[in-house]
Amino acid sequence: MNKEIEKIIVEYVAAYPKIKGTQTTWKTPIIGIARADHSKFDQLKSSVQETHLTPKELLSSGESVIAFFLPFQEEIALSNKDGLRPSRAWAVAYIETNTLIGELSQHLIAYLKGRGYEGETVSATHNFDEATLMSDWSHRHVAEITGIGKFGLNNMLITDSGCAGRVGSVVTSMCLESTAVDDRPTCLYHMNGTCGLCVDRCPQSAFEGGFNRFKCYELLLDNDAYYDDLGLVDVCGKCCVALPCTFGNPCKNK
Ligand code: B12
Ligand code: SF4
Ligand code: SF4
Repeated sequence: MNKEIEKIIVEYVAAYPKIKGTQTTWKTPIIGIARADHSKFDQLKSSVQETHLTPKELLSSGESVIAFFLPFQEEIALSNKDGLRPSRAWAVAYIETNTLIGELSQHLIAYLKGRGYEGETVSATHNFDEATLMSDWSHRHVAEITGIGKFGLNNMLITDSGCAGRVGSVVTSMCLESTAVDDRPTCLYHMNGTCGLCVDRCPQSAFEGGFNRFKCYELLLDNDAYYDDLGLVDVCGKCCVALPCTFGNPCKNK
């Protein structure tokens, strides 16, 4: 059954650019599955915030959680390397990937419903409290539990295809087999205290003295105003590009 779920996600993402005429294209998604009653989901109430939902609070019949990472094609991340503003391609990829995550999640839920199961999801972003800048459903924390990546010093989920991409997740009442979890770090700083390049790339010095999400958001909103023809694009992403963890796991084979 896991193979079928994977096939649905991979085929949907591969066909999407042609069907929808998107500028953005994506590499093969990375997919992970965890049991909804995994004890780590309860811990998110302390590591994220008290109101963070467990899978069963999102879907009472929930048995499994499916998470996916959609890596951007490399030219999108490469285009965002220089300058203080995010590239236009990075901003467009943000909008198009948020839409893709929503549509892919609904496509998956429709498939599950067709098989007699339930499914529930949360939008890719803009589901956070403006006062705390935290969400009650953190896709990357959920994805980390499914084993598709680990957090980097840049806060990003770093997968075998790096961190330049976006994350989504779906809770379902279908019982699926959990994927293997590798507990080794995917960030050089967390592995052996080296690198730290992401911190130097931040134009806002948002990592100084612990991550300041408000400083980061200030720049994101300024960039949104800069690209006012594109709709809501609160982006930057300088801490995700031109780094050892942009396109892959730099700790692999070390
Ligand atoms: C709120 C939010 C923001 C806020 C706050 C960011 C933040 N760090 O939380 C603002 C507006 C500032 C923001 C900025 C960005 N965001 Co944002 N944001 C979200 C949102 C909606 C919720 C995140 C949340 O609740 N965080 C909760 C807090 C507690 O997490 P945290 O601060 O990162 O802290 C944890 C980790 O860093 C972790 N951690 C750190 N180091 C280590 C080390 C170890 C060993 C361990 C175990 C854990 C660990 O522990 C901390 C506590 O739990 C999600 C979408 C969603 N619903 O999931 C997208 C999301 C996190 N954003 C994303 C992105 C890409 C960005 C930007 C790059 C903007 C852009 N698109 O250009 C920047 C990056 C900022 C940064 N370096 O963190 C992506 C991340 C993709 C990825 N590969 O991980 C997400 C998942 C959206 C998506 N659907 O893909 N974002
Ligand atoms: S740039 Fe280096 S320190 Fe920063 S997240 Fe990537 S591997 Fe970790
Ligand atoms: S998104 Fe930009 S402002 Fe925010 S932490 Fe990363 S580099 Fe800094």
